[in-house]
Amino acid sequence: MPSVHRRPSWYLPERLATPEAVFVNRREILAGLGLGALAFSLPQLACAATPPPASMLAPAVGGRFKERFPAKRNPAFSYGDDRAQTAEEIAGGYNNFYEFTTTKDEVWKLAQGYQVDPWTVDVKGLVKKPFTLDLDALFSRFPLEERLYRHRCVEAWAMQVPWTGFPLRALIDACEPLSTAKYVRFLSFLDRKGLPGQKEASWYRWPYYEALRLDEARNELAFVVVGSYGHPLPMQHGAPLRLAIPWKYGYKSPKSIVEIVLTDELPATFWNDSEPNEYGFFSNVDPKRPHPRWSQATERDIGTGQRRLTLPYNGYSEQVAAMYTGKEY
Ligand SMILES: Nc1nc2c(c(=O)[nH]1)N[C@H]1C(S)=C(S)[C@@H](COP(=O)(O)O)O[C@H]1N2
Ligand SMILES: [Mo]
Repeated sequence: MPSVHRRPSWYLPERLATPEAVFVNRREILAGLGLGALAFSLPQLACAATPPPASMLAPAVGGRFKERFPAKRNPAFSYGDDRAQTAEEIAGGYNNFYEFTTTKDEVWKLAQGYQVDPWTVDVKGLVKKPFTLDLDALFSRFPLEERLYRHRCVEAWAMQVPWTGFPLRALIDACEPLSTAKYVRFLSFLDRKGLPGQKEASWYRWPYYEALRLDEARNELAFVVVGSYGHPLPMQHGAPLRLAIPWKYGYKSPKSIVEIVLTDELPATFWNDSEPNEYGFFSNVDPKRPHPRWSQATERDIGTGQRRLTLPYNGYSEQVAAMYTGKEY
């Protein structure tokens, strides 16, 4: 029934996008995080909930590549003075990953044990040197570093995460793009049997696909992520590799990538195809451009519950503003 169109739950940005007091009270924070996170992060208050198992944060590649972690932190990237690192169990317990479920605090449970080994990523298209990375190459071909990045979801929640990975530019340079290449397209995994979201939410155009303009992909901030909090990624964050494009809304950072294609045509993207009036190609964080159904002026930090002003380009203007005229949507 391809004509059936249902709004996913995250089109209503829950209560997060509605104006709240600057500091949300403690009970509200706990309710927003779910009982699991409550027990895990605030054990002194955990009268009823069962703590999440240690496997919640376990690397999806198991014990492999341990020796590459933690990677050296790159001091050029920090959260900024106004915000602190989000606790690992909070970032890992509140996820958008529709391949598993649209319920953010259930993703980690459904994602546990998902097999990503073996895995390959094809890098191809308008390039001189196409290549395929298997897991060994993914974790060793490019030197790993740790960067502290801010993350802003279009639903008006935000977090701060130490990602481990390598600059997307290093991967792009390695394939030697032809001069005709203008865009980079990313494809996530397709597994209609093994991924409950792909099986049940069959109206979506699976697999998830995203794209960047080539200059954006080569910006110093664009990062290929293989780890978080000093170890390889747990599944819910998009193992074995995802992007972190911190000046754009979170949906521009696809998870569990299997294909990277250099192309000369503006690629279609998953959310733009679904709701063209709501999600543009560029999707740079912009507090002055409200989403058609909610404001983007403020954001809620999922770690502290604090609501703060959203910054243009999520605070990364210095690194990225020169790429834009300001009219990109
Ligand atoms: N393949 C895939 N990638 C995805 C998504 C998804 O549903 N599927 N959700 C996006 C959205 S909306 C956000 S906010 C981030 C969330 O990343 P996190 O769960 O690691 O915080 O992943 C993005 N990448
Ligand atoms: Mo998002």
